Amino acid sequence: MKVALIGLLQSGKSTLFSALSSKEITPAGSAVIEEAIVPVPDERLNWLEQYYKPKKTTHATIDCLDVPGFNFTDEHGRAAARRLIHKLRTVDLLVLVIRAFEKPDVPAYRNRINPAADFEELKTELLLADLELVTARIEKLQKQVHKPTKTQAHEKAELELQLKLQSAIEAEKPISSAVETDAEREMIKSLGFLTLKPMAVVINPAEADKDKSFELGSVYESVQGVISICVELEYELAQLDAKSQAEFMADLGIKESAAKKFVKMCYSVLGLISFLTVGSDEVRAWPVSKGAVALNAAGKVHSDIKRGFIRAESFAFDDLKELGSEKELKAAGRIRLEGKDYVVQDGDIINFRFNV
Ligand SMILES: Nc1nc2c(ncn2[C@@H]2O[C@H](COP(=O)(O)OP(=O)(O)O)[C@@H](O)[C@H]2O)c(=O)[nH]1
Ligand SMILES: [Mg+2]
Repeated sequence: MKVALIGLLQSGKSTLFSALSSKEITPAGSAVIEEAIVPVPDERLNWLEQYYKPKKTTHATIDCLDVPGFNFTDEHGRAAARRLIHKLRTVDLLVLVIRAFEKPDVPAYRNRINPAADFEELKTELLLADLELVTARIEKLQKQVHKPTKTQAHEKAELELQLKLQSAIEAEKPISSAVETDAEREMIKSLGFLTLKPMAVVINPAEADKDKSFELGSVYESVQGVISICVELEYELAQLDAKSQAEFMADLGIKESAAKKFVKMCYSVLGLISFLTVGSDEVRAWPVSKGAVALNAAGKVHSDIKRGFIRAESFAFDDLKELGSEKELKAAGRIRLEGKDYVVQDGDIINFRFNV
């Protein structure tokens, strides 16, 4: 699952990316998209680590992209932005990072610190990129639909849909607002429209403004979360060892860093939940889509386990924590044997029985 950090120049994307991934900050002016695997914070793993004392603990992860900042103020910048935007079509979640901090030595895009105006400009450019795609598709379909081929009926239906999407964009509405059925969604899935994707917004204020709220104007329904992160602070926090981090956070009176909250938010917006596997070798969280069944979960761990699936021996993390041991769970009848169609719940601890 891919999450892309996008935004205008100097909004704090690379600093946030570095805080999340512990990679070096991508230098300003870089034209390449950086990629990092980011662990998803999960306190349950800490607890399980104490309990099972495994050799290894493995977090669920998401794939995070640091996209060079867009500059729509001149032709050269627009062309570069267009090329980058095109590469975002396979991404699952767009995170718009918006600057709200003043910093005299870091020039502000268009000489403004104005989150609402920046957000509006980004929305407009994403809409324009989708409009280009819709228009090209309509031109192609309009030629094709006259040919009496096997796919003619399907092409007619798609043309009708694309025209509807075009009107939505012309009314400055995202494609997500115009797609009404799963069949429609399926028909345009491969095109990767940007304004069909879930979005989240990160506002990056100065440290002094970290609890202030910022006006963004009209926000799409597809925006699944708006979060304020003082990116510089998170970056500094990420440089510290665990002990100093805890002290630093206690000083600030915060329980969980904004960066951690943000990763959890992305995970949930992506529709992911975690099931857990435990043992003396490894304690691990595995991402699956909400609604996934035990057989899918087995396949995540190993294709052999899926192939030879017999049963999923399963109990809830919360039950283990509450009762204190697997033995107590057994006595209380809280260990279940589930079949392949069992819908996996977040926090299920699963031991797969299989035979190959
Ligand atoms: N004061 C302040 N400066 C920041 C903050 N976030 C980023 N910066 C600075 O803004 C500049 C641009 O940040 P960068 O992450 O490279 O932005 P990008 O162009 O969006 O990748 C750097 O000099 C950062 O140190 C912040 O929260 N507060
Ligand atoms: Mg950058």
